[in-house]
Amino acid sequence: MDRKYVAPPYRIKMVEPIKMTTKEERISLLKESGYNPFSLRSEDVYIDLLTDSGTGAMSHFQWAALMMGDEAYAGSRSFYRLEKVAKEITNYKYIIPAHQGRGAEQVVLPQLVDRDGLYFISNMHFDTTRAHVELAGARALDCVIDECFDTENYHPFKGNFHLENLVRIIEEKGKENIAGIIMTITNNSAGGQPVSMENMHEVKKIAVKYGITLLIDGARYAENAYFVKQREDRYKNKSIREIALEVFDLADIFLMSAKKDGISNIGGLICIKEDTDLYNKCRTYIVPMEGFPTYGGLTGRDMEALAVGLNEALEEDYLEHRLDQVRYLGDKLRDAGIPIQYPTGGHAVFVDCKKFAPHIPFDQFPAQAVGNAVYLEAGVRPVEIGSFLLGRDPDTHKNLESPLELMRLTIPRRTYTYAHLDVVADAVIEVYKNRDSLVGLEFDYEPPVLRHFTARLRPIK
Ligand code: P61
Repeated sequence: MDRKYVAPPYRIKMVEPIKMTTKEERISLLKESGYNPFSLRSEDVYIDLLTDSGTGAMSHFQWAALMMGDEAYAGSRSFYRLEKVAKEITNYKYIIPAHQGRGAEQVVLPQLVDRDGLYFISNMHFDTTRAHVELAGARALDCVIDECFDTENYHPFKGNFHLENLVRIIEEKGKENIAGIIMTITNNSAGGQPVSMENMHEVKKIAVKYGITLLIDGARYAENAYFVKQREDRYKNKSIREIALEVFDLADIFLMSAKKDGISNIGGLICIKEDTDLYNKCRTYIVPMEGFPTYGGLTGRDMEALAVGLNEALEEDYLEHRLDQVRYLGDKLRDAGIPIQYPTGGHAVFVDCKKFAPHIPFDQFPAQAVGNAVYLEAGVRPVEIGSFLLGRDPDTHKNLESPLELMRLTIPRRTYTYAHLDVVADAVIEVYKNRDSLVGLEFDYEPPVLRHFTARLRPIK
């Protein structure tokens, strides 16, 4: 295995103690949580890989910026600072903050749905985006390349749109029934997999041909830009900023959960290229939903930290180290024979639990079973991205079968060291050795929407 890795381009200035629990404690804590790690207290987690969303470490520049927060209800100086940074990055005309990604979604998506029977098409909708598409009265269709589902084999851009299918869906449903095309970069549900610049340009051509609005769900757009630079020859001499600008130029709307590539603990952005009418609608609608358009649910200090974080996430040495951590953990697991989505993507290692625990059927949630075992082993908290998360069909209410059953080991930004990742790898390897003893799960309680957050489960004896 290649031991040459990239040391962090920062040093530690402040620490947050974490503690290991005993196995006996974890057995009872997991039971109390209803076999759902979302219900664990974070204090009972040793290494928390549930998400990279809002869990990163801020820089001293960000902490210093907090002190500059202007908490004015209207016209906050901090808003104008954030607006300037977001405009520089996107070259878009209109910027509205939101409290996080789903806040941006709940404001923008309903503006694009003016009647029943409409569809959004995405390479893959993330679950909150899908939920807001459905809440707005539309339906969400995914259209990613087939290579994405072949976890073992290398493809440089497994997040790409399946272009022929995209055209076929538009033709089948009728272009007037497509409310928007959503490019999710990186493609979270597929394994944090990047989308190539070439593919995005093709999607743009299709959107223009059929006159369809193009949106970017760009929570991790900076990581995507780094992959473009690494893997598309034409971009190797371009800066991350230049690549990002080229991407934004393709779209009409950019929605961002800034808790990822904004390296902030909270925040979201609505960025509109030039559609003044849409901007005015969003500015009006955001008031009852998120707050006045110069704060959108954020404090002034949040906006200051975000303005700094957005720029830091575009620094190349930071991105190089970040993606190297993911690669490092992925390589350790692969070397031990564990099936993962390969190559690793931007923010997490995704373990293929259809292959890890093939004896557990999709509606007994194999990736949840593996994740729980990893928690029991070493206090590491992964998250399930599979049929448990996907939920039920909104029309038939049948359990949907996810094409992939993934356990996501999500790496927060600038937070854990390679030594922590060694502990994670050892825990997963140990569980893999005993994989035949894993059992599936069934519901004790199932909430009607976004069930994975609060459901209670029990192991099937
Ligand atoms: C995550 F367990 N992602 O990956 P918000 N678009 C995209 C996202 O990845 C995303 C959002 C929009 C999360 C947080 C999360 O069931 C879960 O700021 C590509 O979280 O509102 C969020 O952004 C929404 C974790 C979301 C979950 C839903 O961990």
